[in-house]
Amino acid sequence: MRLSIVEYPDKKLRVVSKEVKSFDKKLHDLLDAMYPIMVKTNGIGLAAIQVAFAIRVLILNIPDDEGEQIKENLLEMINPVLTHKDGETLYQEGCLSVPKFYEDVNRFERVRVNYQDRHGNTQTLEADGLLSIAIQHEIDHLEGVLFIDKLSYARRKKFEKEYKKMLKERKE
Ligand code: Y12
Ligand code: CO
Repeated sequence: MRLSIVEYPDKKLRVVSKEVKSFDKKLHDLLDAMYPIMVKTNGIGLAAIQVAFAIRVLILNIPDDEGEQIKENLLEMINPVLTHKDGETLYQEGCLSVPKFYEDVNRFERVRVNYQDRHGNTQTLEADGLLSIAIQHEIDHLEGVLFIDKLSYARRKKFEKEYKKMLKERKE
């Protein structure tokens, strides 16, 4: 399966993704194809809508304490739901669908998430730190929400101007 990253301002990124009901080969093929494109593009999180599949699927591969991104730590979440959130944290986020831009975003510090694995088994995970932030960022994608939507009016305006310029330069 050949996938490519959907980039802002593509309207697909605004679609609300649909619940997954079949945990079949089609789903497994998509998950297997998402991992290499995420790693190749230096990503640590990717939602299916970012590769044009509007289903509630996301993957995460947070680097370990040595900064190594190892596949054994890959998390695949299907139909994730946040069941608990507390605290507050600020982190400079980036997104494969919004290349070259990083902005501080407020998130909950800790979350608990219920999800299904690729076989449809229900799982629960409690997370803090970078994993917690990444989970919230990727679940937002399932609702058609991007991290740039969380910026102040002034920072969003600045982003739009700089992003337009970047797209123009990329075309030239
Ligand atoms: C904390 C905050 C946000 C997340 C969501 C996952 N975000 C990413 O995986 C971002 C990846 C990213 C990679 C880039 O590098 C390349 O594209 C080669 C990048 O740089 C450029 O676009 C030049 C930007 C973002 C998880 C945790
Ligand atoms: Co993103």
